[in-house]
Amino acid sequence: MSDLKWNDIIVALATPQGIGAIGVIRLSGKGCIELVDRLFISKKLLEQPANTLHVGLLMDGEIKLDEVVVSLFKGPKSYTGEDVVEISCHGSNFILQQIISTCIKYGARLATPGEFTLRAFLHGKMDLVQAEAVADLIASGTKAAQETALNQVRGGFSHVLDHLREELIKFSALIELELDFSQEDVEFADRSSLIDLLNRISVTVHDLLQSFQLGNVIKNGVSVAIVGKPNAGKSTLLNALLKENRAIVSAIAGTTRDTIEEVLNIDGILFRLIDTAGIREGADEIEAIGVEKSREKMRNADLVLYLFDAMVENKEAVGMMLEELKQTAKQWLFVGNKVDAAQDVANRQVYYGIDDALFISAKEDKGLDQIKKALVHKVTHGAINTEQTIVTNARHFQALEKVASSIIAIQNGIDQRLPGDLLAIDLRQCLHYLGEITGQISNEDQLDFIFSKFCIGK
Ligand SMILES: Nc1nc2c(ncn2[C@@H]2O[C@H](COP(=O)(O)OP(=O)(O)OP(=O)(O)O)[C@@H](O)[C@H]2O)c(=O)[nH]1
Ligand SMILES: [Mg+2]
Repeated sequence: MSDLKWNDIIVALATPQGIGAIGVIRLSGKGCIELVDRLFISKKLLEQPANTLHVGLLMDGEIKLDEVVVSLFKGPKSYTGEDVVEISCHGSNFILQQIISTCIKYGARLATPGEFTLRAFLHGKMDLVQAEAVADLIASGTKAAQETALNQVRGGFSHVLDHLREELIKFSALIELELDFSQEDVEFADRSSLIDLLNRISVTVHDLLQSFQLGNVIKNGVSVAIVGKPNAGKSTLLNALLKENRAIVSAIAGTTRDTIEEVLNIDGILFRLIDTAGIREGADEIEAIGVEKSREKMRNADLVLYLFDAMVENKEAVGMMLEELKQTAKQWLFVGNKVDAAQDVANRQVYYGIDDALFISAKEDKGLDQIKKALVHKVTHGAINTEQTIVTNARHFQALEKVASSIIAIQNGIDQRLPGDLLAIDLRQCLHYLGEITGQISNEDQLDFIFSKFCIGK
């Protein structure tokens, strides 16, 4: 981005590559209306008001390009804050490429990924959190992900941070003022109000940090490894949850050799279910590789669903597994299978003595709703409220961690009655980290990194 000239005209296809009913080509930058006006022969676009649509023929000299609809937006009231033209044309690859090439011939250049949104940020149309959420919104695959991203695009997260930052700036200014009067031993900034403010910031930051776990779940989904002994019914359970015959089921122990992954949307959260090879000693060479893979999935999955055959596996063996999972797994759920083969479900619960163990019949579709509910509960700890401010971005999380530690430094400084100039340093540090999140403080490398992850045309 070092050669960024953010006033030139950029052009890109805004709709996906490939054939569609309609394709949209977007231009932004000073002079883009004049550029399209040269090609649009049906009326004088330059004389048209902003936010209007115009149907007509697009031509490059004698060459007819397409019959199109042109949308006009005039800066600063546009997505990028600059003049913007969107050309909706017929969605053939040939037409789209011809129009884009013609725009380039008359002075536009191809936009880099995310450059439209970058311009919106540079023109102050949105802050960095909002810009990043635009990419999340485009990538959102579930209702929960869409709602959280939309809340951020609309500035939900930014408002919370801006408010804290403004209050802190006031204090910082007062403390800096004290420095000017350092000979006179005055305190303009009331220390008890500062302590009060720091406590409030600390609570908010703590809540936001906590929300990241949920944010991650909403944005990236949850991996669930279904593990257990051979023949426990893992593949049967996978098929039952997916409602399709995805994995091979048989009465032969050691049927599943390799892991099988499928995605299941439960209440707006994407669970990546991983069926694994049954874990046992003394398996043949190929099966042993599968068992090693199962153990790896068990260590790395967000959640381990340990499935045991409630008819044959005894309390001691299952108890030992629970101890192992407590050491190695992030979260776990114990599920006893094949209750259809015996009726004493209530006694089983007592017998195994694992508090939240569930007892199901994968074969007869019994207890699957309980499993789904338990999975959602394990990762959300109750209902998801996408209205609340949720941190979904690792960059924000890291910056918030730095904010939290700088708050502790300031609090310690006050406790130790540090002089104003030292407090001012910590305060500036804290403001810096808060500003980094929304982009009040940013550098080119950081912007390069953030916007390179966007698609072209956005
Ligand atoms: N009665 C009963 N049988 C079941 C149930 N679930 C699975 N089975 C049977 O148990 C046997 C093993 O099932 P699978 O789903 O292949 O077991 P698995 O855990 O995937 O086994 P591996 O892939 O060998 O590790 C099959 O004969 C299933 O029909 C159940 O809920 N009740
Ligand atoms: Mg299997």
